Amino acid sequence: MITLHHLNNSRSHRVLWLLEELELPYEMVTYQRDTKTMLAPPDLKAVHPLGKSPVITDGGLVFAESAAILEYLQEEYGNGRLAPSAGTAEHRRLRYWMHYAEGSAMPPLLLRLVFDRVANGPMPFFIRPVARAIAKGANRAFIGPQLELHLNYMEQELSKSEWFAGADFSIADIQMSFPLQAAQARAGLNESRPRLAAFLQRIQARPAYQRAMERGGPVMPGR
Ligand SMILES: N[C@@H](CCC(=O)N[C@@H](CS)C(=O)NCC(=O)O)C(=O)O
Repeated sequence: MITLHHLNNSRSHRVLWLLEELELPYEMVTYQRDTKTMLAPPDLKAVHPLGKSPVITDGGLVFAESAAILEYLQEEYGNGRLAPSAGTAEHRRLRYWMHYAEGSAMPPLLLRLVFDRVANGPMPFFIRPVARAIAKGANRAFIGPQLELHLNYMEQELSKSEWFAGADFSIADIQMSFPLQAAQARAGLNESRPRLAAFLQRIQARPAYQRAMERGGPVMPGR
């Protein structure tokens, strides 16, 4: 039996969504973030040393990293669904997006989150102007331009095909959902990028996505 160790409001939604897409039997253990630090509770470290989510166990196997989990589940239980055949151009694109989501799209989004907290977190009043100036400088010099670059790139890529890996919905779209939702929440992604906005609407309309939301709670990557 597959067990998903699910953290509320997190990347774990990706795995829950895939389990629902493939209609696999699974168990879910839910963990709640600390409301102040947003960190996972320490008991998640009993499952995997990093104590982050998602993590799954399947028999004696333990898997972390959302992309690795999605690929494992698809290869093991997908029966050819939700990924193009290995060796095709579509499969090479799928592999690219599986890596790009966490390796390239997430870092500037995480920096935006961290610097927003630097500017707005609790601190003595006389420090606040300095903290705000540092955050503004980082946003102007690096984070803002990088976010623009990546959002324009992703928008352009979706002019080539309806889904990230090609004509068909795949695990690459599940993997890409999180940075795009984070960009919507904290980087101003909106209707001015119509292909990305339509992508977000299309995924949210999928019955499996909705079942995952009902079971695991909402994803608000702005926090
Ligand atoms: N690159 C990893 C990131 C895992 C990760 O950072 N997960 C976050 C939730 S979105 C987490 O567990 N945060 C709580 C913590 O770090 O304590 C993946 O894609 O699975």
